[in-house]
Amino acid sequence: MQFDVVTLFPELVESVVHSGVTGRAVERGIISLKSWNPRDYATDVHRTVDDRPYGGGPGMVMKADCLLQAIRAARQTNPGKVVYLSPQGVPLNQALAGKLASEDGLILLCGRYEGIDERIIALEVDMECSIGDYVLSGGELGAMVLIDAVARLLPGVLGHNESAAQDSFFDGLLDCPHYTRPEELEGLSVPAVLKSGNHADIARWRKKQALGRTWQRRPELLRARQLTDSERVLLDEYVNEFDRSTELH
Ligand code: 4GX
Repeated sequence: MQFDVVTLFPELVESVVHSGVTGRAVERGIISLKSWNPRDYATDVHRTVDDRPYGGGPGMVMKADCLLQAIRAARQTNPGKVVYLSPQGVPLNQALAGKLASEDGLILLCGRYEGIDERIIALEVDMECSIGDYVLSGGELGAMVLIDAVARLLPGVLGHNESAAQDSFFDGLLDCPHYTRPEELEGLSVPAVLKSGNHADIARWRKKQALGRTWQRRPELLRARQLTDSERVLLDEYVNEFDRSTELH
């Protein structure tokens, strides 16, 4: 999958190729990344990429002309959708990452300053995407988040043991707790079931924890997801044990 990123900070975005899961995906040829700097298309001596907003007010807006050229240069080799990272976009979640992972390529547009000229969105942008309800200083971190979330879903990026099917959110739930040695840490022990060797019991405990933690921390995720009969039973068990432990009866 080819990612082309239009950004004033190419070295920032390109750092994803140097480490971890995304770095390995590049090494294996599963993803490729190229950046396009609007500043390279600026024609004046100062290579200006921003200008004052029509209507006045504080801050600057990214100039349309060099941005347009950078996007169109990226389009020459990438037929994919153009995604603009912005707080006004559709929220990125695991389901959207999964849909984006089925594209052959994406062009990610990163804004700086107060934003980009709205006509760029009208002319070139297929989708606006937000990585969360907070304000970043530019779209680059958003683009890096999107690349990471999408790349790990591509075949061959993760090994068997780290398969995306085991990830939190793969089935719409938060993850269960994890433990490793030692058996006791500062008086805290590992849940006995995890040392029982009974794989069915372990799987049942993990599912129950995932359901329970989702119920406690992100109830809106449960409302968005149908529970099977056996999941209902596990969650009821968790809720009853929680009620008893907090003496709500
Ligand atoms: N998820 N930002 C975009 C420029 C901007 C300013 C105003 C439109 C209007 C963000 C996010 C994010 C900061 C990227 C502002 N664009 N991107 N940038 N949240 O906060 O993706």
